[in-house]
Amino acid sequence: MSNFLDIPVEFSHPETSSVHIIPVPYDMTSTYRKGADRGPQAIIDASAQVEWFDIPTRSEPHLKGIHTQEAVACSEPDPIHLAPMVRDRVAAVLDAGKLPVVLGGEHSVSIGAFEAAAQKFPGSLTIVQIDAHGDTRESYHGSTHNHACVMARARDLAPIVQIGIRAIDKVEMDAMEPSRTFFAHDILDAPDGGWMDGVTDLLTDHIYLTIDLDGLDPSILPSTGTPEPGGLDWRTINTLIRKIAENSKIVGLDVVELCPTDHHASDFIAAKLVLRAIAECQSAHL
Ligand SMILES: [Mn+2]
Repeated sequence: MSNFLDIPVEFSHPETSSVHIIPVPYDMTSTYRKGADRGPQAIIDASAQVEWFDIPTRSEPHLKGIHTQEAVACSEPDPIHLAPMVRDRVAAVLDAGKLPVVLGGEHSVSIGAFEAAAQKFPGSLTIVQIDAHGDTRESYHGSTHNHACVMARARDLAPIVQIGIRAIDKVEMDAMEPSRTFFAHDILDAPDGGWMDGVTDLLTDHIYLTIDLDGLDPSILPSTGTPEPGGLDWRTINTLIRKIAENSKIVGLDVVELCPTDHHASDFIAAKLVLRAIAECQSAHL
């Protein structure tokens, strides 16, 4: 697997890099279109075409080093066994004072990353989710670590904030905290972005940001396993990430659920979003 951005080795050495990309090519529990296991490689392949200079932050994130780790071995059928593998990778990066960026894979790959971040920042972590789906089922298809349960596991570890939600089960709705849930239709009805102040009001010192790409509208990013209409646009997700990074320290993040098709714009947008998020984190804190 080549490295993210296809950067020279001087900018991708594990010791000197401020960012570690952790590919997790896992897809065992997705229920509609399979293929998220090919997501990390598609993002890395597309990243070779992303310009290194980031216009909004006027920065070149690779100058602070972006190391791409070997992919996590993903042969386990139940994500409950994958979580410790991801947790250990992410914990080592956090312990080194670097920014872990997990590339999925289906959303269950995030659970181990949540565990590592919650362990590292007890009492000060909030897990912020951008997603079309609530993912707060306690169990699904016999597993507590199914992709549909990711935010239930997050909620076990730290307060959560959910943004862009537009598909949930009635049982999830009943258990949701309305003040911590930003439904997509409310966001789209408030184009001035004032709702983002409601998000930042909920943030704590340390943030783990989990981005399910289906949080974006499928008109710009259709290559996800479970697309839902009525999602966020590019500008909104960028502004949101900037506000979060300015308000709190994003200590780790993931970008998950790219299910590559022949729609190459999806792969590119995912890669660009990864770089944009890194740029905003660096600009604010690294
Ligand atoms: Mn989703």
